[in-house]
Amino acid sequence: MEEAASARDLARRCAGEYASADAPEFLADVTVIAHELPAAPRRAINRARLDDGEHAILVTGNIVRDDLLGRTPTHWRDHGGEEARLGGFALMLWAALLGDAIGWVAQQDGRVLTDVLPVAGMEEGDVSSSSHKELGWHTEDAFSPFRADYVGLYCLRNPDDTPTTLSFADVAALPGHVRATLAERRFLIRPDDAHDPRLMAGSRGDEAVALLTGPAGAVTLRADRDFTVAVPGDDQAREALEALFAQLDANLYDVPLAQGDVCFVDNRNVVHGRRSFRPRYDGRDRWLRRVNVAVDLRRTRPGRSGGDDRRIG
Ligand SMILES: O=C(O)CCC(=O)C(=O)O
Ligand SMILES: [Fe+2]
Repeated sequence: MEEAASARDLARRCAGEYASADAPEFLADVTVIAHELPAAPRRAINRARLDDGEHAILVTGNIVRDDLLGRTPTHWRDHGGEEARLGGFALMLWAALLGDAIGWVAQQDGRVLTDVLPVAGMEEGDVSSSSHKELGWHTEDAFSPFRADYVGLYCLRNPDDTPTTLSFADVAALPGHVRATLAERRFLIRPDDAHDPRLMAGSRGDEAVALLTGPAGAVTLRADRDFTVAVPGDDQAREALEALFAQLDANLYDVPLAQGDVCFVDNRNVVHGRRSFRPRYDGRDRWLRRVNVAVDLRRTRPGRSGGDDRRIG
């Protein structure tokens, strides 16, 4: 399609001009360059951005040249070759229509552009490099006040159509006292295992937080199935948590990303995860490139060492 070719040309131009898709110079300029993306998808993304209730924004049909992509790396430390690099630029361009990219000092060596691929030895973990074990639903970096507003996933390949999962709370269907309890600071969210505890300076999840915030009709959800508990001894909070988790379990649905799909998960409205799968470690495994996006970069400033450092420490 013409629009996909035009987006790829723009990504290629950026790849020629900038050292990498998460170089500070590119992250500073990409907001302006992204205006050169085709108008129709830009308009659609903008409409979705203004919808308080949307779950995710899907940009399908991006061009990935499988014949040029090379092997899926065996570890996220290996970024892959030029075709994957182009995908990184394309992801950053689409992401710039929603906000500014951020990363984590304690995650994937502090890279802002990260990779989601199965790593041998991590099959049963609670991190994105797991495989045999289903990745339980979560708000990305739920423990942190500086978590992203969107998580962008660019699917480079997904040979078995392994689904990403999404789920949502039906707040109106919760009993009033449960809703009220969930809106109070009566819950603890620990950092997930993707964060290296030796590198974490900021929030460690020891302050009680609310799981539902904001006005009726535009409620922000914050939860992680494997890392959230009620404050010990608070039985009412524990029961409210169980009611919310039952809803999120029941509402979970599949979104299998295809090669060339870019999905921006709204990290305020939905939780996400991934079904289990069997990696082959044959160079053809599932591979997504990922970026966290903040709608208001300034909001995350207390978590960053300086105005031009995109990494939360
Ligand atoms: O692999 C996926 O589809 C999603 C993984 C995930 O939760 C993430 O990358 O944040
Ligand atoms: Fe995630």
